[in-house]
Amino acid sequence: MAGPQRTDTIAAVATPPGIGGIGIIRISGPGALPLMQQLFHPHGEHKTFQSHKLYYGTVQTRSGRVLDEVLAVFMRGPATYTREDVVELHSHGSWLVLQSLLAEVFAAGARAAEPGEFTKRAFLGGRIDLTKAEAVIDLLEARTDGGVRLAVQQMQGELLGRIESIRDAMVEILAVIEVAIDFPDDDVEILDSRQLVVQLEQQVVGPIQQLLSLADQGRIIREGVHVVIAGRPNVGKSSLLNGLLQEDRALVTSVPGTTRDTIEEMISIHGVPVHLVDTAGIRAHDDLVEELGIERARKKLAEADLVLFLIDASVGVTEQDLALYESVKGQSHLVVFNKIDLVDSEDLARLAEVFDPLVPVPISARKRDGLDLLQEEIYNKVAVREGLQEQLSCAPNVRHKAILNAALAACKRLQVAFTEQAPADLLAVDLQVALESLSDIVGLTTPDDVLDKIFSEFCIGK
Ligand SMILES: Nc1nc2c(ncn2[C@@H]2O[C@H](COP(=O)(O)OP(=O)(O)OP(=O)(O)O)[C@@H](O)[C@H]2O)c(=O)[nH]1
Ligand SMILES: [Mg+2]
Repeated sequence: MAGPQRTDTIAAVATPPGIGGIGIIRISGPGALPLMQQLFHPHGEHKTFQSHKLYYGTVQTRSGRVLDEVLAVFMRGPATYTREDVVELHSHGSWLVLQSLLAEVFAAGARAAEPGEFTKRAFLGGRIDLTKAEAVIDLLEARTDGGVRLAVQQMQGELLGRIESIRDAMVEILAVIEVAIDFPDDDVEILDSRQLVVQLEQQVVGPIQQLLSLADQGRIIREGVHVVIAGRPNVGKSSLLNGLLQEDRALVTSVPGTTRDTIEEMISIHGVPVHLVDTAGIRAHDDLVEELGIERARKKLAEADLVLFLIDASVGVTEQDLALYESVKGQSHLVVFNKIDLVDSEDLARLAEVFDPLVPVPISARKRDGLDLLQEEIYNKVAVREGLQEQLSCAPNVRHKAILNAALAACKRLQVAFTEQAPADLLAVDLQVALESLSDIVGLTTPDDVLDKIFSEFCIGK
């Protein structure tokens, strides 16, 4: 998509705050080269700067004070990230130095870049589509190897390619329908609707459904799952958190009601990021702080992808346990028997009958016994439900998912219309709706406010 002509020049620090070997200031726009000529004093006799070549020198203030020794590069558009002329100044990685350099760049006429503005220019300049731009954010934010892999594949056009082939199929079907609209009285049966229904199913509906099925897996690989440890006070929730983390993160005491706030930490089970949440023990109480903690616990519980419902096996299954279980059992959950070091196996088997046919997972959080098995059970629960595949090549995000759902709904209407032999112009309407939604995914018709929202999620300098 060709954007409006941009005339201003933007600049920002592109490296993260803090101390580093190198810090980079990135400048993009028609003023980039004049700015470099004004601020950068090359070592030696360089009068002009070749594109994509590093030069050594200094940046100086107008009064001639040297701010830092730098490497500077001018890159002529469109062979750049933004497709505009770009200059980068590589200075020492001191935040103060970078700020003073940036102040000079601004004084010379550039303005501060907004978050994601460089990438937005790459998109508006037509170098990347919206799915690739989004992949850049995903890559910057990825916290797992799987997340990085997905982001790189999307950046290379995996999702774009799939969307485009679905769109191509739609355009083909639309063309046939439009011929039927233009020649309604033609003797030849132009609209072979059975053939079109098959084509729609195989080349449009099927691939959309497949993409949708990948979306949930992608969310888990990118963001991980929320696993909440819940149960009465003192059953050993915090001990379990510590056991799984292999460190003494949460306070553990024999006093019921020790944990007041929720505590969240991340572990990885077979590469799946798991946000473990320890909660306040839920019980009747008359303490305000505890009350607030329990409220939080209930909220976390409601949001959980999986609940570990913990029971103190040395005490047995109490009325309180059962009451609490009522509010958990509708969700994806595992019943976990803790403190099995205090119970003999016959008693344990008897206790387990309460939950038949469910099989509780026996552990001792304090002795760190049974935790490997518990992790396997957690993984199975999450992976099986989400059909997690090791080699996921592409995964639509929440925005794509909403659009795909809308497109799918339009296609379903179209399928019904076909079987009811609706007039061709009606068929065309649904197909056009579906086609336009898909164009939103790649950014062909995406409204400005949606674009703004997407790019505002970037950090400044990207
Ligand atoms: N014998 C034995 N004791 C345990 C085990 N797990 C926890 N405990 C003990 O049970 C008591 C309570 O443990 P916590 O981990 O604080 O229990 P909690 O569920 O977080 O309690 P609240 O935060 O008060 O809701 C402590 O004294 C722990 O040492 C276990 O596997 N075996
Ligand atoms: Mg606790």
